[in-house]
Amino acid sequence: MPRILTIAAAQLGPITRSETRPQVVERLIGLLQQAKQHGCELAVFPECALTPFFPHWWIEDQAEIDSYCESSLPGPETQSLFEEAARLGIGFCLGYAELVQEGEQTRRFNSAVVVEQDGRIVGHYRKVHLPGHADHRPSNPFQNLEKRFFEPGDLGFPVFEVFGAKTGMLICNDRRWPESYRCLGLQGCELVLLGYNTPRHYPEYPETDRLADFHHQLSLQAGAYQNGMWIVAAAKAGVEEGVEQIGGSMIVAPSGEVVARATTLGDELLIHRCDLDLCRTYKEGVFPARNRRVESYGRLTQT
Ligand code: CDT
Repeated sequence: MPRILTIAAAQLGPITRSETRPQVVERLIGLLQQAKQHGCELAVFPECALTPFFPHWWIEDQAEIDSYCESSLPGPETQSLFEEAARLGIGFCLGYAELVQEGEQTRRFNSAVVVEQDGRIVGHYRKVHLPGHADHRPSNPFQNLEKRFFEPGDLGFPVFEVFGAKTGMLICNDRRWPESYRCLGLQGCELVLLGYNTPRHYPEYPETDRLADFHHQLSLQAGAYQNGMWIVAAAKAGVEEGVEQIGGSMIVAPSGEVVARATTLGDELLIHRCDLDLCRTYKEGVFPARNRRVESYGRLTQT
């Protein structure tokens, strides 16, 4: 019996600053309903899927920053998403800004959860690689303040047995680092769920702008092939509050082939029947554990 999982990458178009959480949740529910109608068992939403990508703006008022974060999940404004998913019997992966109170200390992470078909949260990840800067750069056309607003994730790269697959999560900039995929792949991960917000313009290194789509796709294809994993990548796309984001949501097979790709910069589902057993060809055949030479890899953790 092949192990087939039908998955949707649920790309989102821009979210405006004036859009309320309930309005955004309605959009997500609409995509979940469509995904279910198309036979999907799982839908993957982007990074920080409940709000516009607020690290693009310099914000001094901490209360305003915190208004973009979730202090509980599900919370009063997201409960309906979890209930509708359970009613439909569809799982989902959701990126969100996480606010945790630990005694006197308030901590904030760029996080994602994976939710089973009965609405239970069964996996939690906090973004490890935070790009950008912590200082205000008024001469840039937009900011990239993840280093100011979030702490680096402290949960490592966990893999969860969910939907019958060994499943991990990555968030945006993580996808550019081979170590992220490797930490998942070495745990036998078969399926990576990934959300992102990627601007086309990199203010500090504009020479990369023309390559933004290429570098995105290159990273996903290499990560999938070299680790024998499926990758389902969902973008927040289009021009959001003046920032052009690349979109380009896609599903990549363990062969490294792109098997589904977004054709718009708006809310859009791309769907594929993912055969989890395809991972074996690459994990066992092309990159067998016996051929690894760990005695030569020491530098990877020493520097
Ligand atoms: N959200 C996120 O991680 N975006 C980054 C932008 C990098 S530009 C400093 C990305 O890797 O796509």
